[in-house]
Amino acid sequence: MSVRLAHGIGDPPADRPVAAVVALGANLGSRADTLTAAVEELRLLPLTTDVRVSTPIETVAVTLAGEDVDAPRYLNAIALLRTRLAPATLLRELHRIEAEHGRVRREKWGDRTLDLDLIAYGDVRIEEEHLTVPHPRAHERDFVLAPWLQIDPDAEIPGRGRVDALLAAVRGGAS
Ligand code: PH2
Ligand code: MG
Ligand code: MG
Repeated sequence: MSVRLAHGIGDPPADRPVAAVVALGANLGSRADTLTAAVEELRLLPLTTDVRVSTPIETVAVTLAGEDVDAPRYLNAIALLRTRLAPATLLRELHRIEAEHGRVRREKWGDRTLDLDLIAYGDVRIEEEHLTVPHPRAHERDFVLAPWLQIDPDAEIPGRGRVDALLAAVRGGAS
């Protein structure tokens, strides 16, 4: 069976639903409205159910040079979903939603209206040119770990450990 999506036919769907984790971030425009709209888009994805979202948190922008207190602040949230969409198909849908919200890919880690990152896809590990899962920096990002812990106190990053321990390490290391 294949699934017809907005941009054609995706990879074959998974046999059973997988718990996927998506990080949402926005630091330009009407950030809260954008995140709300993006979550609605996630709920509309085919083969996807049980979308749960953390409360958005406001965070200082992390740039290639470190935290930038002068840059527009982000709203960050985490969405958990159950999906049979294949990882590459899900990623393509995330990019489509970003584009619909005016996302332009200019500079790495630059300001953006909407960023949707695939953080984890069940226990699956993927290392491909355009997709690394779990996300290679999720374990060191307070703005990913804190909202994730909020909706899943027992969350783990495959190969990295429990999210509560990772968050404690990030915060301990920063003080
Ligand atoms: N995303 C980035 C770069 N920096 N900083 C914060 N606070 N939140 C983000 O979501 C974020 C960031 C690249 O994806
Ligand atoms: Mg990102
Ligand atoms: Mg991204």
